[in-house]
Amino acid sequence: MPRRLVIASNRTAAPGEPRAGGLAVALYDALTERGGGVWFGWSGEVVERETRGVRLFADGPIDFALADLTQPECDGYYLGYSNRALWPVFHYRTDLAHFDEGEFEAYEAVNRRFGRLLAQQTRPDDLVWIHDYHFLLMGAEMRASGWEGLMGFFLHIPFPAPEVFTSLPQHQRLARGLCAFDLVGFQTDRDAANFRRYLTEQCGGVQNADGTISVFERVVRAETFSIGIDPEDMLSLAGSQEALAAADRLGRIIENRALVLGVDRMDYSKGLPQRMAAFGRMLDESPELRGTVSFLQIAPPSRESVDAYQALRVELDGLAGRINADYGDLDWVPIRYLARGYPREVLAGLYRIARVALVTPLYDGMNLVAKEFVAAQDPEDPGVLILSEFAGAAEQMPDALLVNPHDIAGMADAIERGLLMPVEERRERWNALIRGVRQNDISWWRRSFLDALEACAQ
Ligand code: ADQ
Repeated sequence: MPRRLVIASNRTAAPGEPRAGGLAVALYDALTERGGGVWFGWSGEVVERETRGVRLFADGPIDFALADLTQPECDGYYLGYSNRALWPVFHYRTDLAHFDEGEFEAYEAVNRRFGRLLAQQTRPDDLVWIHDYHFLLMGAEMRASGWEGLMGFFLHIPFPAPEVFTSLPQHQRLARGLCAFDLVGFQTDRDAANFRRYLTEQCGGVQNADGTISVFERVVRAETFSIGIDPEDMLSLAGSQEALAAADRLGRIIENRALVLGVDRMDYSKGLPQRMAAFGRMLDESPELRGTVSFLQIAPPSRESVDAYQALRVELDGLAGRINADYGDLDWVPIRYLARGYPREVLAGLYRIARVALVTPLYDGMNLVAKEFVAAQDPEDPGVLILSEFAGAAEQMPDALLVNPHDIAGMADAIERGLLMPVEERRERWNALIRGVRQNDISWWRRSFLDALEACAQ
């Protein structure tokens, strides 16, 4: 009998929740392909008074266990420490980080309460797999409540260089928390190396011959498991009625102009202002391309109550407006910028007709849009992927046009090159890219992580 899988993530794909993000889709598939299991997380509800216990219900083979947050918990743990301290620091934006002790205390308290709730749902031979930066301390809290079984953690965002990680006043407490896990998984070799370097240089950790690290009286394994997608699914979405209808709708508006596409959550880590500036610069430098190309940026706002996100929205509105005013014409709008999300089928349809995809985050754990775009292409007439060298995906996708997202001139050149690239070169690059996307797909990610976790028992 395989062990039962128990997953914890801040948000889940419980019925009624949109399963739009990459994480939710990946974890849903992991649970269903294993024949079911438990999925623990925040219900998304904010309640007046703390509710005891979790809400349990089954959806097909998945048993959901959902806990509510109170308003102070949501403010301190989620909007506060997770998104105003951990997210910016882990994305190298210490300038945007707020270090508030009260918010850390709320973070710790929610990790403790959730850790205890999860421990109550587990059996000794379960495989527990906890996800992402919201729950760095949850493993330690589960151990403190007496749970001794196998437990792994996967970080979906980058793990910064030790010199940056240590700017968090609670860095050692967080690292100790991570070392309560048997296995800690990262998106890239660079992330895993940063974590190992932090443990050996700052915490007296000793690297063992088998690759594990002995530290804080424990032995922890830190390895790379780059997340992937289901390329067959993306391809079939790209051929769906909804996809074709979306492509047709957009096609009628942009007519026979080449489509340059960006799809991101509206987040300062995604490099959206730099990307728009690069498009503007390309129009500036290549007057012959004016009127022949249309840039569509889809960016639904997220975390709107965090200041830095409000400022970004204002900046993007201004930039898009300025470029359209400077370069647009009676019958041509250079940038179409839509601050809303779309169903996956619609995105797939747009990926398929795009000549160039701009995936240019300043920093990103992996970036699944890069892989989705490649999977949705027509092999005979594939589009060009322009990818930031600071996205985790760049480690696996060297055949994209790699760019430095801070280098506006370099990105402008890459956009022009992508637009003018002959079909032979586009096919050659795409063939190399799709091979990697198929090889390291979502099943590979799940299997390799869970196999490595089970091996920790031996
Ligand atoms: P995100 O920062 O959310 O994820 P990403 O990897 O690009 O970034 O995943 C986003 C997912 O949401 C994709 O599946 C995409 O199709 C979807 N999406 C994006 N924009 C959308 C839009 N406008 N409308 C609808 N859907 C949209 C975090 C890390 C990443 C890491 C993933 C998974 O920040 O680096 O790749 O987790 O580990």
